[in-house]
Amino acid sequence: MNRKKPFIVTMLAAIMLVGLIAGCGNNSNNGGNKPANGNATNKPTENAATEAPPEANKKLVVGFAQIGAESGWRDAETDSVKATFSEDPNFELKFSDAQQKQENQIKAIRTFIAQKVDAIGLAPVVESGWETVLKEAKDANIPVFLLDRGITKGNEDLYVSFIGSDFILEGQNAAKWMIDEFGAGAQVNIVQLEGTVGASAANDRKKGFEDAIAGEAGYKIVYSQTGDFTRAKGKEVMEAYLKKDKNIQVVYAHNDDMALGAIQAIEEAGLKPGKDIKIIGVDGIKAAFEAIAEGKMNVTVECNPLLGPQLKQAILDYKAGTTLEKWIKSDEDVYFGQKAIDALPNRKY
Ligand code: GYE
Repeated sequence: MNRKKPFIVTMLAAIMLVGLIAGCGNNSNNGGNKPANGNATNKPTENAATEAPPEANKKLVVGFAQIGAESGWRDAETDSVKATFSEDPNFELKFSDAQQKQENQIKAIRTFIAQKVDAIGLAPVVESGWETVLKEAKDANIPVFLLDRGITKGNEDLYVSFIGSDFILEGQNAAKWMIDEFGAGAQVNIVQLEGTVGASAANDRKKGFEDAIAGEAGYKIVYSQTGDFTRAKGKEVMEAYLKKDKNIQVVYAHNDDMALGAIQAIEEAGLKPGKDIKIIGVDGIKAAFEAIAEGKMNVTVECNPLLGPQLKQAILDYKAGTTLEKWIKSDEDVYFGQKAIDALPNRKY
């Protein structure tokens, strides 16, 4: 073993020397061109056309496996990721839209691995079923960052960090608003519109809410059904339920889009959303703030979709060798009443 060392050291030294000579050559070419042109600094475009930008070789390629475009929140997240990486010349983004299908996300990840990207961002549509493909990324030494939704516990070694919200807390905050509004001991029938079956955002928003009302005997979830995080399905589920039973005091929707769909169904059934039936949403999209200002919705529990900058920072930190937090948590608020109306002009998405 030891006898091989001098040979390796010699080889390394030789490689470094070749690299150094090549590097010196480039530098002297660049340096030589500028004074020769005499006006290099005045004509940046000419230089750009003839010389490759120095960053060209160093671009970090990021593959992002997005879920789809099911909600206003999702669109805002997509815009944030695309804008963050397109504005930075040191990055190149490969974007994939899985149209809500896990199998498409798995295919996208395999393509990113084959393309030898520098990092993978994944917004997992559901929590389970990622072990095999994430192990493949790990074996290929490609770091994976989970964005906005999580995966089944026990798989923490398969990703660097989860960047996103505390969905259990969001569910608790939704319940807290409701209990403050109606008071302890009130009789309240609730319809829960759940998000995509198996999604961490749906599982945890349900858990946080249900745990928080467990001690309140008068608060009853009379119906709980998935609306797949879309406005159309939120409306459909609500419409069907209202045909059977109108004795509901609250709709708790796991996102604003489903809440907005439910509002339409309630209006079409001749009831007043926001008054006859109180409406709770999650996300904090602009359309929810508008509905609150119109008095048709009551509260939105904020969930931050602008995660592009945090993803970029996490990748840079990882590449720099910094140890990252396992959960990079978003800071969020709850908006209702005048606070929502005041915040409306500044909502960007
Ligand atoms: O609340 C919902 C979306 O994963 C946090 O997904 C996200 C959720 C968001 O479609 O609107």
